[in-house]
Amino acid sequence: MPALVIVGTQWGDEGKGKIVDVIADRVDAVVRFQGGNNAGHTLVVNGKKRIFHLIPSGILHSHILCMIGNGVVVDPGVLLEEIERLEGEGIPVTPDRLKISAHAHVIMPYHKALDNAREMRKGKSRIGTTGRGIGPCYEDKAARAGIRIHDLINEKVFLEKLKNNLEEKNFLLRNFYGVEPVSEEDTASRYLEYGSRLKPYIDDVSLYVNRYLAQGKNVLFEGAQGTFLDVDHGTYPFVTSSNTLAGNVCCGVGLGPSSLDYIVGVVKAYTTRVGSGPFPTELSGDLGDQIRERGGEYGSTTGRPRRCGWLDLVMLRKAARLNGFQAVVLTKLDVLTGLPEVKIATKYRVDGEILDEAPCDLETFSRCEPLYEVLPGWNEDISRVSSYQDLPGNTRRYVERLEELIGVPVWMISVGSSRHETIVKR
Ligand code: 2SA
Ligand code: GDP
Ligand code: MG
Repeated sequence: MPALVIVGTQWGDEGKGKIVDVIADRVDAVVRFQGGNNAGHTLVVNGKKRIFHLIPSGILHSHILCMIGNGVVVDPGVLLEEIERLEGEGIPVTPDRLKISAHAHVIMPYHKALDNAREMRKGKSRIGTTGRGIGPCYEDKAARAGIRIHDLINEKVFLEKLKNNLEEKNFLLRNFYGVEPVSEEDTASRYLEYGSRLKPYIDDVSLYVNRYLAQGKNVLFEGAQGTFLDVDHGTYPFVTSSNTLAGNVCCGVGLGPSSLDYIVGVVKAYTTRVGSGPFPTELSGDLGDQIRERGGEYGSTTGRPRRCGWLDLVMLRKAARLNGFQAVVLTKLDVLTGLPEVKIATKYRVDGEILDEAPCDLETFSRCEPLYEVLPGWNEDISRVSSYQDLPGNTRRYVERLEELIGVPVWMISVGSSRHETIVKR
């Protein structure tokens, strides 16, 4: 499997970071292709927890080349902090271990200011963004007004682009949103300094990825957020501003579609969502709270409590179709231990009709009532189980029913946050 893609199947936080780390010893490169530091990918290795926002989750393995593709939006201050923190822990992040695409867009201070000002103004109808400036940065990319990483090392070009952008953004910030404008002088000096520090890392990522694949090396593409946060196919407008689907690997890195070999979706054994937007299987009472506490369901970037609910097979079937999964990895199965019964939504009911597929219209979707299949739970501690056959019968029944309903085989099962708490099913 030279080109392997790992993406989230739900609304993010499925445990992608852990799974990338588990597979990392078999790959030569790990590449991010979309999103930015809105992502929080958690790795627990030798009892130490680390959260990565921009650096690909393969960095702890010394043989791996990590790359940030052109489809990513980069906050250079956050990236430099992440590099420094790792180096401080004795993990080298030298330019031969990390490459940043020259064409990745830069998150500027006015992107963050606009993101937060808009959310404030929207009040109750806010998206619930991470406030990291992701949306406004992708907007500028589409508007052809963006500043790209290589602009940071070309002072003349950078200063001109900054000036042009600030004319418009500061007008908006000051006159429309009534908030503090962004200082041109301060931003110019800070970002040119970032540029000089990042210069050794800036390269042509597409060239490296294509060369690696031509040499028969294994490259893992690490998705951020999840399928239903995709700007086209997710629960728009309650989505992020990038395409999170496997298909976007090609554009987000610079690779032809025929190069992708194996597409894997990470499925959390229940569903979570952070931020606003419809969530048919959401549990609002004690059970939702219980799952949140047991699963440690708090945002890895913002610390916000995540909304929790049952597994939704209507959405997972759609995720399989949108991404073309060849396998799925099931995570956090241990969190369901001790529940007398576990539920899986298999259909929706809305306006007196039974639906097998989610309606296209968000307003109708937000009124869908899930119809559940109920399976018996299990009480046995499964976090120490290392072989599939040793899982309790009811746990296997849950896994196999999920496989049947989604129509895709389960490759691995995660029963804890550490590397070794992983069962290979096939
Ligand atoms: P944004 O900031 O513009 O991308 O926000 C738009 C929506 O996308 C959601 N989003 C996420 N959902 C789950 N996890 C994410 N990463 C962090 C984590 C989130 C956190 O790992 O926990 O810490 O809060 C992530 N990033 C973006 C976001 O909640 C909005 O619904
Ligand atoms: P990502 O964004 O998809 O990488 O997921 P996050 O890191 O935001 O959230 C997943 C959380 O669940 C992290 O705290 C992980 O350490 C943790 N985790 C991952 N897999 C498992 C698992 O199988 N069981 C338990 N209990 N925790 C897990
Ligand atoms: Mg996360």
